[in-house]
Amino acid sequence: MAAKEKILIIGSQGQIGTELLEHLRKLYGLDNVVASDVKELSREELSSCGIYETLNILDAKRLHEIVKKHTIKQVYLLAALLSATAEKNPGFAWELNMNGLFNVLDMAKEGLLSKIYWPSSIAAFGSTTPKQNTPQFTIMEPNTVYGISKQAGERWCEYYFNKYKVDVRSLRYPGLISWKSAPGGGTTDYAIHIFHEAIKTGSYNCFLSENTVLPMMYMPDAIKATVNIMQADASKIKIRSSYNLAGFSFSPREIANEIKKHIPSFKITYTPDFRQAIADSWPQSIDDSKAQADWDWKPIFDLEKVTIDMLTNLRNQKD
Ligand code: AKB
Repeated sequence: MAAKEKILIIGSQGQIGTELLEHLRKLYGLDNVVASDVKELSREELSSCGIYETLNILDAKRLHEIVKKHTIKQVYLLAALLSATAEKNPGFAWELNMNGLFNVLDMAKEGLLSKIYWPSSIAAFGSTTPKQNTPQFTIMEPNTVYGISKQAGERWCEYYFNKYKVDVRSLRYPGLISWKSAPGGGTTDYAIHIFHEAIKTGSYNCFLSENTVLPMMYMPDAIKATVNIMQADASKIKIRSSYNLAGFSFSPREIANEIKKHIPSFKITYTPDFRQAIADSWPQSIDDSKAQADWDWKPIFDLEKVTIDMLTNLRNQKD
């Protein structure tokens, strides 16, 4: 970072926030990265978590106060309702996902921020999108409230860049697999639950059907991509809506078979619920050649490596 601009992470207690906070603090120093979340932390939690501010992203006044107080220049906006939770509360999901974004974009428009990171998702695509090797530019007709908010958000990011020169950068995350923190109400969460249950009970009842293929990524790769796009020279960021990002793709049956290589007695059953329709509307694999060409993106993890890493770390966490 050129002159150690101070960073604010909004949603620091969530699945991505927890690991991004740790990573950015290692990179830029404890005092240069302020954590914030809607969660009120206990005195004990506060004592071990570095600089922390309670923030509801819908409260624009409080956001201004925090940005001024800590002379924040860069914001990573991670607070959002994910696909499954959003379907249960569409009105609030729309309000949170859109107005939260506007609150941050408007601060940058006023000249108070120099750079913003905002995540989009494969949910921005829909059932009319080509499912295999989904191109960067293609038909996008999302039919979930989360997907609609991500598609609209992408349009607004590009609009703020074109109209007001707001330096906003974004990635369309696939499903994210991680062990350090719990997933937050998404359709791809099964790919985390399955590891926890494999270790705890030796079996898992999956809420998606066995052949539902979805694009996924391991959290260390997602964090690397996030930091890389934010560190890239502005001239390299050619897409100001959101970049496709690919890791690897698999179905519940395939991940179960991979787990069985390490836990031979592992059993999986399938009871698809409302999340099946969401998964069926999403791509199965992603073409991220634009990200690779524009800012040198390359993932490291595949299903085999992720399975070993997840099982090892979850077992160590349990001991
Ligand atoms: C979800 O399942 O909602 C998220 C996503 C793919 O954006 N993990």
